[in-house]
Amino acid sequence: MMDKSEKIFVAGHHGMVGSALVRRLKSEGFSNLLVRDRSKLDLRDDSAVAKFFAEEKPSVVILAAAKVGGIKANNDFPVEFLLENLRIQNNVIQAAYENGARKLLFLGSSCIYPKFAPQPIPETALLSGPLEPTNEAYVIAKIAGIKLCQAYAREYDANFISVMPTNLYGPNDNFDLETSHVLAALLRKAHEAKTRKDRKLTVWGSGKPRREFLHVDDLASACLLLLEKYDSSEIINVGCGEDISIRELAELICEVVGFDGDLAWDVTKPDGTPRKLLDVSKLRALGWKPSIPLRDGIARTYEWFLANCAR
Ligand code: GFB
Repeated sequence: MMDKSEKIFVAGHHGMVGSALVRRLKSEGFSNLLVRDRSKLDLRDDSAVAKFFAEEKPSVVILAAAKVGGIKANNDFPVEFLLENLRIQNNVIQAAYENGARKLLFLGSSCIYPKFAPQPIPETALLSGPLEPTNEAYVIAKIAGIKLCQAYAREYDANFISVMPTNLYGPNDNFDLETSHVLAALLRKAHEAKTRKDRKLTVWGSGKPRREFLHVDDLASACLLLLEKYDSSEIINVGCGEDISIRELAELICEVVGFDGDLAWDVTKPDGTPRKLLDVSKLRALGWKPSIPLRDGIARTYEWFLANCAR
């Protein structure tokens, strides 16, 4: 069990995942949270990270800092996705071990699995086939992070766990149309189309790929449970167990936002992996289930967008 006064470092606390973890930890009464703004600590800088850990010596480390983005950003900037993620995770994982952290939680992604993995995807599908080319650089970095945690566990008995969330959405998501993920992008597009009284909204790709979407507050609750109860270096999936097509998602978002024009499809944009539904039986067996249905989660995220991002 985690002590409520244990020092917990959340790396990436301004991001969608890190901020959800901080909210959740605070609401559960954890009182000794450690965070650092990017302007004070650049996680890509190995000596700065080593110095920070030597001074602070956090007991628990949550590694939610990463360079992330949607299908287009991943495809356009493979160098940055590979290098920055390798640097951040190598620095934090090594410093956590060397400064005595008793537990570390590394966040991976469902895209680590092969492009044509069996559906729903079990954890055992890792490294069983070729990857999806649009996000290979990001995925190689994430797999390296998993393997580094497993190496520390095997060689030095470290309690470093790796959690693979499905596609996430929620407050503090990135709503930039070029670099965001699909759900945030479509929320913004539908809102702007409604505001401008457009008759048409353009969605990337064919609409046929299927994705599973989990509200980030549900991910945070799963992570808390895993911090308390899961002590294996074997990776573990976190998802809701259901997926929908991009077409269905676009229709649902238009309904929630109140845009009643038509959908148009830009097939010059990539579809990516055809399907990415996680097998979540391992997590369910620990007694966890999600609590935010997709429609409610989208409505809540739209409210957040209106309050924080809409002009
Ligand atoms: O969310 P998304 O960018 O990421 O795209 P992935 C999911 C699907 O939505 C793709 C389609 O088939 C896109 O073509 N899509 C339709 C759109 N309209 C849009 C739009 O306006 N914006 C975006 N972004 N997509 C990412 C990986 O893959 O998933 C990352 O590249 C990461 O590495 C992340 O793992 C979770 O699910 O395809």
